[in-house]
Amino acid sequence: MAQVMGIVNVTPDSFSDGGLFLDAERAIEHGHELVAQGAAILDVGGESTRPGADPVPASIELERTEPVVRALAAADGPGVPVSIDTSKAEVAAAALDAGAALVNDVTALRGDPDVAGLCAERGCEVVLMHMLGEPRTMQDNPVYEDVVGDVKAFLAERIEAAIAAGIAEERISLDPGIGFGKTLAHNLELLRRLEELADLGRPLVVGTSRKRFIGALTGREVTDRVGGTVASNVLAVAAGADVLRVHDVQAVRQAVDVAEVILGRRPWRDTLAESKPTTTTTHRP
Ligand code: HH2
Repeated sequence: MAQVMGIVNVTPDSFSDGGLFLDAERAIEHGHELVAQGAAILDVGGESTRPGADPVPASIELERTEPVVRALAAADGPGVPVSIDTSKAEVAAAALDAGAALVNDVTALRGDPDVAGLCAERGCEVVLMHMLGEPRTMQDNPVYEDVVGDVKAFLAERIEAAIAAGIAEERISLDPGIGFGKTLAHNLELLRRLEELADLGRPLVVGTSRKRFIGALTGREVTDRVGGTVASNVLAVAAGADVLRVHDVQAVRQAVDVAEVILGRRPWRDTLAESKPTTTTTHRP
């Protein structure tokens, strides 16, 4: 069964929810809501990686994320694993100390040389994501020979690098990095041929939520892209995605529940029949 990773952005400038949950209390409350909606993992981030975004100093990123991770990973928290969306060792270390179980690094351990060793030492889960270039410039004419082949080769190389740094292979998940140094055609090709990445033998994380390619296809503003987000996530699940990183947890969870039954990936349960009263009625033919 695919899992939904709910996004908790503690940033003033994230592309779809920037500023909404900058206050720690609101971010924590939002995390609880996402779990109630069906999130099985919460991904807490304190730096926007949207195209053109400026980097944030580690001290600020840490200040934003650490209290939120601590509250969401606490014994009286919503009870799901917490992920820290960062490329900085200092931020990742504070989050791991605060109870995070996973480091989601959009640079696939290339941004800060200390992240790999930290993850190896702590034995945490790691998401290695593909990105061409860096957020400030990644959308300036990205070029690939074959986007799926190139992303696959990159991820294979990053698995090797992670293992060489001491990270256990079974702790690694992979992500094609939808929107990170990719044109509309590149994003569509990756989603269409996602199955090819399953050959790498590790769980696949996919992040299409409200992204620009959905806006390009639909003409819809960022907060009005739920339909496109649902469609792309259902198709990603059909193609083998294991973790879906989304803002709209309830809609995606419901869509994926139905899609997985249709795909024969999970048993069918007649919820309506089960909710009917159990008292017997006389049957008159
Ligand atoms: N996308 C974003 C951030 N982190 N991590 C993974 N593994 N995969 C993704 O596709 C991914 C990611 C960008 O989305 P968002 O967090 O909503 O926006 P922003 O970076 O502006 O905060």
